[in-house]
Amino acid sequence: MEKLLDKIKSPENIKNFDMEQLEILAGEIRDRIINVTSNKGGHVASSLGAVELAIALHYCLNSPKDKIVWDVGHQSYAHKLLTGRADRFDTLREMGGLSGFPNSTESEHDPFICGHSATSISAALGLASARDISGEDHNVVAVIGDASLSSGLAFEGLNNAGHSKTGLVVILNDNEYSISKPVGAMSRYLNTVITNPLYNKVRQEAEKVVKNIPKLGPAAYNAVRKFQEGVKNLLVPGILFEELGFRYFGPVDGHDLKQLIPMLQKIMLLKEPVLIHAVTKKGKGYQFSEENPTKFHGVKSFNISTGKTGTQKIEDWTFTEYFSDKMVKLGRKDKRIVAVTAAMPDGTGLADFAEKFPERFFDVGIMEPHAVTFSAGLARGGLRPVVAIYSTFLQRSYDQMIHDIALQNLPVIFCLDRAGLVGKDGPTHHGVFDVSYTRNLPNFVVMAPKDGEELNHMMDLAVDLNCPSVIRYPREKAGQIVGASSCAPLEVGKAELLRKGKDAAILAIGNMANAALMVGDILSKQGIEITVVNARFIKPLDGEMIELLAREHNKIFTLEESIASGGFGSSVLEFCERENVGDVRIRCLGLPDEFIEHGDRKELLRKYHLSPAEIAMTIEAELK
Ligand SMILES: Cc1ncc(C[n+]2csc(CCOP(=O)(O)OP(=O)(O)O)c2C)c(N)n1
Repeated sequence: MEKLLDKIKSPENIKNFDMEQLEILAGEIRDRIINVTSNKGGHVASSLGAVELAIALHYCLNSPKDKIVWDVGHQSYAHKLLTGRADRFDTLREMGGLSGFPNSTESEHDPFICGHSATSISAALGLASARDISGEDHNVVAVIGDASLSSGLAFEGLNNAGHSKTGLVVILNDNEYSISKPVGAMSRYLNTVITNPLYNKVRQEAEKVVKNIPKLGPAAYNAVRKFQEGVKNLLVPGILFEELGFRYFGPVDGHDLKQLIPMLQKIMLLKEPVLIHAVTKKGKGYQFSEENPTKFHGVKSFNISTGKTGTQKIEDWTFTEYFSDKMVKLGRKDKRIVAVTAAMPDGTGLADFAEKFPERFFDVGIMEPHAVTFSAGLARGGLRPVVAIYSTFLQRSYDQMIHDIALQNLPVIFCLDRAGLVGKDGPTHHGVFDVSYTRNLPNFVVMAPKDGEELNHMMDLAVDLNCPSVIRYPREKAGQIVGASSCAPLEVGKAELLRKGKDAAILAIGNMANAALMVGDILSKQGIEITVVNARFIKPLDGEMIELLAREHNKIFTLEESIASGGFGSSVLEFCERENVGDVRIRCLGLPDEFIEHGDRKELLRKYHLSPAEIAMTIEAELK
């Protein structure tokens, strides 16, 4: 039988559906999300929790004229299915297929590109203000999760929007979850709003009166509103949103279309800042993701009937797992070690440390700038903070890195996971800028391990340093480079010679040293012998090693999994220019000056000529 979903080519197609059909549609959308993500991976739990919100919004609004801005965008799969992308949904996150996030180049229904948390309110306010200036008339809605709402950026947006008085609807999608359990005062506050039975009872009584307003007249309405305000002030600390200039509606059941739709229809008529507090269940409609929303926040693939995701053997350990293990060891050995995460205890591998040393573990919420300055304070107080963070999310904290860490030369250790191409999450998540934006920070030592063992040694070194440091590593199996010389103990600014040859040299950083060794094997079969050096340090560079390589070779290829402009290779070029290093040609191999699309990590490396076979081809061509 043809499904309702199959008939939907644009949101217009659902406008004539009755309530029963909309509810059936919600079920079909959930089935499609589960089927496709079980295969392709993706953000399952958040998307399942936002199905009715997407249906209600598209039922009540006229997208693309009306603008819907999803925060992070990881919950937007239902929105994609309703906006003419159902036929391509099984290409989700594949190279050339649909993006896992809203993308304005993909659809006119996605007004703003996103992937990082808490941008929606600011972006929506910008769209609303542009609308006002242009004399247009449409609705602008931001949909933001409870954890993202606690970010500084979201507060800045709320603060400005409440003051502006323009027509803007913020839907707070409150599933009482971040990736793991949310933390912080905002979360506690929202919980009070939802669960305070006394407040809810009084509010329900007040609402009964409001329903009779036509009979009672506006004076009674105002009296009731004042009464509600008084009650809220009495029972709900702060009435935060109203004080910020928003009209607050809710809490409403975010899965009940019968409640949501009439509420949205009325609220869209208001031309002022409004916040709708919708309570949803993360993972709704799939037993395993409801029971374990953290595991199903983002998955690679899973078995639909058992809910099982892939398991990891020790030889398959990723850099994250090496980091996780080492943190526990460091924590045992050194009481000064404290760990800081911005809402990513699981993804960064800090969950074990948190369990073993809860008093030395800080999850500060999705607040990367705060995480950095907070760590500066911890370091100033005599501790050795390790900030575990994805490369892409640290971008948000650049001023804190300069002003609060580098300037004061504080020994904070930044462990940057997902540094390099992350694969299917695409351009918002690739960690390709950190080399360029950290290597120019005074006082910093910046390093990248070639394998898991070297990551351990770099962490030991970082703890001993009396300055800030960065260790960057990719979303990749860490492995162990067979035949490589032992890497302990590490000396700051000292590279490691891995292979000797006469025809050219590769100076590689991080896991690219591994690729360089494979390149050495490929080229050797063609009679070309290359030197391979594991640079280890992006800053300070091993000047002696570079001079030696320049003396012994005509060509040096630098190799990095990051954007080449301003990157590791550039720093080698700068060094050679500054130090008048002899007659050597340097070619910088890295990522081009453009945003890299989503797709399988290995496929992307091939496309951008950074797989061993491609690198070997480049070198062979250059040597000819
Ligand atoms: C700046 C930034 N930091 C971290 C993340 C990683 N991240 C993605 S979703 C998420 C949790 C979002 O929780 P919430 O806003 O409540 O939405 P939910 O997934 O619960 O629907 C986090 C921390 C991010 N996308 N952006």
